[in-house]
Amino acid sequence: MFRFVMLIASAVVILFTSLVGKVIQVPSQFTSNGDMVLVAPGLYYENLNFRGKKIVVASRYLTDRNISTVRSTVIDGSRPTYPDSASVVLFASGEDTSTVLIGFTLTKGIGTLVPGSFLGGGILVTGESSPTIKYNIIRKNSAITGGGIAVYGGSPTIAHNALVANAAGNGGGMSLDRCRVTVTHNVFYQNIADTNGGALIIGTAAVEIYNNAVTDNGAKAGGGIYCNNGFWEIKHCDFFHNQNGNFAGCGDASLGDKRTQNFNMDSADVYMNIYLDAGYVNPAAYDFSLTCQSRLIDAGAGIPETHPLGGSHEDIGMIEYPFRVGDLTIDGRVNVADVIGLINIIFRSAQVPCPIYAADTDCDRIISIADVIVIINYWMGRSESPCLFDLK
Ligand SMILES: [Ca+2]
Ligand SMILES: [Ca+2]
Repeated sequence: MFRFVMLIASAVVILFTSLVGKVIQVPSQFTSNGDMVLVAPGLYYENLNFRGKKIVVASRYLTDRNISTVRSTVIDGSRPTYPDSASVVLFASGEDTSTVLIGFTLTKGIGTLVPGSFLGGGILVTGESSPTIKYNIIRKNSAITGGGIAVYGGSPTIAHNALVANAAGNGGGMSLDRCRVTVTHNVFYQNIADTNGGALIIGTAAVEIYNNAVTDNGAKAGGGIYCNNGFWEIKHCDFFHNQNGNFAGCGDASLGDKRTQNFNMDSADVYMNIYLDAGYVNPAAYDFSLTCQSRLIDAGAGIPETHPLGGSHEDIGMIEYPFRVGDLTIDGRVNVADVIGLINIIFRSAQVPCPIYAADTDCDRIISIADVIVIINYWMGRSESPCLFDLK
């Protein structure tokens, strides 16, 4: 466990800058294990090497939870001190999960020379490192392998990132090799590989790919995911509009075979992967929030099962859509106004809420009198519903 030291001024390095091109100076006395480096919005020309420090390096997204803060806190890796070490961020010293990177845009890296190849334009994880990488936008980086992120030895946590418009020979968005990795709740969008794996290439690795949105990527083979010879589980993901196949080399005919339905009653393969337009708010501006009509809402799963931040199930993609089942009036409470609203939908054809799942209080994805009974019982404190609960 790292110490959260936000309130202990002496242990927090807050870097104020309004000037373009400032460097993220990390005074050595502030970077003992457990410290936090909180970085102000700005453009930083930097190639960060964590050198084994067990520290949290975060933008103000950590406190404001506003994705625009991620967009405006940019590390540009195009001016490396050493041309052979030109990833924007490097984890190569056996870092563990207490080394954390949260809330940055990482761009213009071209990778780090690992004998024979340049790996990881945006981020390279190697040297059996296992850092935590969350809520970053990794865009317009390139490498020979793993344009956005390359993992070559290690077990990092890679969650809630957007990998956008990265390019590589193999693995335009990401390359996972010689590693054991869980990749969950990421967006892969418009990444390109010259050869294999537009979004992702899986080498000799054991990987779990859950709740990711993989759309508009391209490659000669496997515009979505190219599997070499690893062990993989690909579940509760969305694949849409990837060139030359969502999958190649993955060796499982069930993958992509839409023979069943997911929880939202959308066509899905047996792994609950869906194949629908993601419905982002504004992907051109790196805003991968979901519109209220998006079929990615509640289409994911907590693995292990967790309490969703919105709705009744986790979403696919980077940012959970915030809504509460039963709260039709969107005032944060479930009360008599919501009961009346639901009655009006069923008996008087009033307009349904968006997302419609706010009205589906028994979670059968049908709006009916059963939902009225459930919401009345919940409101009167008489019973629970697996879908209708207090959000944390
Ligand atoms: Ca949800
Ligand atoms: Ca229902």
